This record gives sequence, C-alpha cells and structure tokens, in this order.
Amino acid sequence: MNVHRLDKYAKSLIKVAAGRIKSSFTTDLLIETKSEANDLVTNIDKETEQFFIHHIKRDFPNHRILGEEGFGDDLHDLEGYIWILDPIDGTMNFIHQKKNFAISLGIYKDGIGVLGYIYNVMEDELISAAMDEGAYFNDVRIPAVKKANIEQSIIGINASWVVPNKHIEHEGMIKLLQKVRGTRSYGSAALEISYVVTGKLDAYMSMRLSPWDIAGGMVIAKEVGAIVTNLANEPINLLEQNTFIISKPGLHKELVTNYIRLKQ
Ligand code: 2AM
Ligand code: CA
Repeated sequence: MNVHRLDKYAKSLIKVAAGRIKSSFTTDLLIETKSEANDLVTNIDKETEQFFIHHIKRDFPNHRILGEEGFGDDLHDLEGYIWILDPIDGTMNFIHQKKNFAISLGIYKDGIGVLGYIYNVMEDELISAAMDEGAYFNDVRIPAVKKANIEQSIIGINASWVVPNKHIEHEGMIKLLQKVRGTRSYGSAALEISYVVTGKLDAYMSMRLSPWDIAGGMVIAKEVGAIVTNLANEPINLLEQNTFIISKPGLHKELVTNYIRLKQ
C-alpha cells in the first residue's frame, strides 16, 4: 500500500464529504438522541459515515472501518488497515451553530497510526499528518509544539468537571483553574486536539472519549511532539473508551500528577 496514494485518496474523500455536509444546510435535519438526552446524532452524521464506508469498501475491500455511527466493522483487534472515523465530531455544534465541528479520521496499520486528519469543515482548515513525515495545516508544515508552563497556559476543559461530578475530584480542577492563564471549551474533541497541535491551546483533557474522537489527532500529535495519554498517564487503547489528555511538553506530568484525581 502506497501511503502517499492513500493520503491523497483520504483527503479527497474528506473534502467531498465536507461538501455534502455543507449542502445539507438547505434541508431539514433529522435529530435523534443516543445514550442520553444530550448525546445527539443526525441523518447527516449517518449519511456521511455511510458515504465514507461505501467508497472505502469499494476501493480498499480488505480495509476495515471503525465508525461512530456503527455502520462499519465490529472490531475486536487492530490487525491490518483500519480507518477510524468520526463523520461529525461536535454534533451539538453542528446542530446548534452550523460551525465548530470536524471530520476526524485516523488510518492505522496493525495498530500503528499511519495517517491522521482533522478537518474543520466550515473554516476549510485541514490538519493532516503522515507517520514520520510531519504534520500540515492545509499545505503548511506545522512546527513542533513548544514547551509550556502551567502559569502561562490555556487549557481546554469542560466546565462540568469543576463542579462535583462522578468522574473526577473537582477540587483539583478548581486548583487548576486558579493556576492557569485561561480555560476554553469548544465542544469538539477533534478540534480541541487540533488547537493543541497548532499551539492555540497548551493542553486539552476529557473524561471520556471514543477511538474515533482521537485516532486522527493521535497521529498528528506524534508528528509535532505533543504528548497523549489517558488521565492515569497510560497509553490509549483504541478499542475502547478512554479518559484523555493531550499536552505540550512541560505540562503533561504536572497536570496528571498534581491536578487530576480520577474517582474510579
Ligand atoms: P461527538 O460530537 O462526535 O459526539 C464534546 O465535548 C466532545 O465529546 C465531542 O467531541 C463529542 O463527540 C464527544 N462526546 C460527546 N458525548 C460523548 C460520549 N458519550 N462518549 C464519547 N465522546 C463523547
Ligand atoms: Ca460524532
């Protein structure tokens, strides 16, 4: 398999899928809930995933697909080529704001990240990376992330972790808020990861992300020297949900050891 050809193919599929998503704005959205009232999915999430799968299965019949909406394969291992896809990351933003959502895609071979993409559809910003070949913002090479320190950092976190909750000791989050320069929450894990790899955020963390939220971002992170682990400072498992942190160097260890106390 020629990686450059696969890269060109994946990019073109992403751009065509994005065009279809934009065209959908003229039609009524069909909105449903999944695991809970605020876990949303639309007909466009589903149609976009099916669009990818139709083309991948036709052109790469032995590749497998792990997609958020479940139209892909039922995976129990990471052997061979696997496309890990979130057709719309930030579905709530897609519905409410018609912006601030991304197509997130990672292509893995035997569990190793080969190609990664995060496409901010409405801004036409494609962050991409190929293993050992660096990361790009559209066609411009992204430099390695710089070392950060906690006092001067902007951290992506969700406000719900700062009040008592079942996942994390919120006192640690309050302590963090008082220490950092600022916090942000954008409502799309893939976009927040893209902001860390391009230096706009210094770290981003989440209590529960699925493989498709992070698979593309992990390939990109590696190419720019951003650190990715779960919140217990262990490697991510792409076959299950994980807690998650991506950080510039200089921050990661301090965040996971001094501020994050998981409850489970
Ligand atoms: P989604 O829009 O594809 O559902 C919102 O803070 C971020 O968390 C989004 O990237 C969103 O992805 C993701 N997310 C929302 N609910 C989730 C859930 N139940 N499990 C995993 N990720 C979730
Ligand atoms: Ca999604």
